[in-house]
Amino acid sequence: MKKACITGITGQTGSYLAELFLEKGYETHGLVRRSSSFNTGRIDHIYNDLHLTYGDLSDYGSICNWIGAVKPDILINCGAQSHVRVSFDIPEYTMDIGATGVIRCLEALSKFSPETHFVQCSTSELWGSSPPPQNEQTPFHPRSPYAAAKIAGFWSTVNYRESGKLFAANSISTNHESGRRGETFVTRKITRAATRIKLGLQDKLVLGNLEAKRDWNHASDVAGAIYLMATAPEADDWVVGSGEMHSVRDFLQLVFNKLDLNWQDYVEFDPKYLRPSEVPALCGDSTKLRTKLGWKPKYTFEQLVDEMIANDFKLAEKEKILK
Ligand code: GDR
Repeated sequence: MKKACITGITGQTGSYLAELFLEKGYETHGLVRRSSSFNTGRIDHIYNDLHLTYGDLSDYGSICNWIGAVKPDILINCGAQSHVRVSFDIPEYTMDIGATGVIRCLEALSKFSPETHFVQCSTSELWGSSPPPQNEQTPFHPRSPYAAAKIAGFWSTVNYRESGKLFAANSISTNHESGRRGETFVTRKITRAATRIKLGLQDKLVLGNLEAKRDWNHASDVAGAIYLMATAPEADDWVVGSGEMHSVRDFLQLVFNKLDLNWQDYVEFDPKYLRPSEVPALCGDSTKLRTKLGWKPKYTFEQLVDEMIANDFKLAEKEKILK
């Protein structure tokens, strides 16, 4: 039986990857951070099918023990401090997990399981201020401690590949969302608030920069792309993106319109949600991934928005009944 290991398995993308590897017949392992509160909500429905191990990307010993014991066919590194705004407040921790954490995985693999195929979940944040559309040739210009950490992880992955140590690939993914998205990221913050406003559970939504533009994909489509990279004949760097770009303002308007609400009646601005240096526009040109590996997203932007609204509407309804 083939084996897959996932760091960040309790996160949004990690949970979709876990479902996918189980579906493909892999023995699926995850590294889970110890927390005093439950942090497995996104994988509770498959909990008994998974092999979970306590560990941490900050702890090289725990990664070595895990990799050495499992010797997986595939390791996907999804774990990170992934909030861009928060990375300005905790830059050192963000760097430790987002950069050194990658090196810990690469080192552990080269020592204990050099045949493993490794995929680093990198990000469109690497492009930063480079104008869209962006592809594998676009110059990097990181604009946050998060992106600076991720760029070190990206190049470390390239270096282990080029020095012949490992099959090491990078997924340069644009934003990915779903009903499982963390509630402090802008799309989920908006769908959660709009549905709660609709049911009278909340009366305002406070946001930052509405002009930023992003290429929003469904997280399950990104998980599908990562699987293709891990099972490709050769390791490489791959851009994942729909090639469609929308502003935060467009997203806001679309969600509120779908709920027959006027967003201007509810949205307030607070500078605390601004980033000291912002990424203005991201739009991933995934021609290489589509032509070489046959990737095709299942969700359109509109379907993604509809699913997020439906999911949050159900949650708000439950909350209302409980109240
Ligand atoms: P991003 O996602 O920074 O692109 O990184 P996020 O949803 O946090 O922000 C998108 C844009 O929305 C603007 N914005 C706000 N953002 C948040 N979180 N909260 C607000 O209230 C708000 N108001 C406006 C932001 O300024 C930004 O321009 C995500 C993360 O998942 C990364 O880990 C990942 O690498 C990239 O996507 C691809």
